[in-house]
Amino acid sequence: MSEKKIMVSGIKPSGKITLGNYIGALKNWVDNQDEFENYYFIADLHSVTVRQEPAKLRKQTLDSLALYLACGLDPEKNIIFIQSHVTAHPELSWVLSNMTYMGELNRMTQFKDKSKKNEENLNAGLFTYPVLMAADILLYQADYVPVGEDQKQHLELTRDLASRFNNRYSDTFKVPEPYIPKAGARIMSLQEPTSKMGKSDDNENGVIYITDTPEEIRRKFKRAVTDSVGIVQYNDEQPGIKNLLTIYSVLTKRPIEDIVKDYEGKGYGDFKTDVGEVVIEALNPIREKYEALISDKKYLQSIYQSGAEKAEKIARKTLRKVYKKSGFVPRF
Ligand code: AQP
Repeated sequence: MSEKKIMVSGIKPSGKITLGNYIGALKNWVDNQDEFENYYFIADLHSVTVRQEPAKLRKQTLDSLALYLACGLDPEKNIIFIQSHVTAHPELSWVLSNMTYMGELNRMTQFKDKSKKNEENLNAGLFTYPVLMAADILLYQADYVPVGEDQKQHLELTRDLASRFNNRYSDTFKVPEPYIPKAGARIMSLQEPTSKMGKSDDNENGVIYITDTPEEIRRKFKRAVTDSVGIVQYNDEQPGIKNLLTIYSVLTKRPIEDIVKDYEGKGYGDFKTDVGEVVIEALNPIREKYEALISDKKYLQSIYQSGAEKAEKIARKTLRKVYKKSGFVPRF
């Protein structure tokens, strides 16, 4: 048995993976791959709370897998799989949903936000999403879950459900802790720097996709929204510049103060161009690897099949205990 702490996380294939996903998730996953025993999945079951076009979803799922690998996730060191391939996820989610109170789900701020955006498709999946997320985590007995601000409430519910089950029956689930990455940052839209850069954003000019070409990246940074102050400095009154400084600093590992010094007395033009070049330098090798991987469907298949097999083994073990304790008659 490995002595390493267990970490679980995933990204929804609800669009093309963004620079936000890279900086906020993938980059940290790669940095952590030797330290933890990792389960990284492509959250296709979560993505259908919002209506998806089937052919697009299939493509985005494989694209995500190719990008996980292109970013440097090693399938020998991490268990990488597609969520819908491990049916223990929705199975545990059902059991847990019978222990989750409507009031708890009603309080979820992400549900409130998402339902405003999805008034025409206010479905039950959108409401019970946090229960499936709890199942994703508890099946693998995770010690840690990397969480941004928007997921803190969901992890709290996961912890409550784990304790509730353990208290009602007997010790079954590990109660997971939030993991705050050493170098974490929330990346904002280049067009609306007060909102998060998201893969389902309508304004694509504000979003950098990992697969964007250098020309696209240059163009988007040139058009990035700034302000009329005209000084490169890091503060909340200049959210556009603040965001660009964050991106520059995370990707070059240089402190913000040093970067600010470099641009003393210079206008925004040079700065925006340089941030674009820093991003191109970081993403170009990834895009090239992605292009090679995405054309090798056989290889991708071998990765997701063996990933699902490994994940399934662990997940089934937990689910078997849950079913037994719940009073379900075992089939074998
Ligand atoms: N802008 C961001 N900055 C930092 N981290 C981010 N993450 C996402 N956007 C940023 C991190 O990526 C992981 C997976 O995110 P997700 O797939 O659950 O959701 P999303 O990419 O944030 O999805 P969208 O764009 O909001 O799309 P929809 O509308 O489909 O839900 C998480 O670790 C997240 O923190």
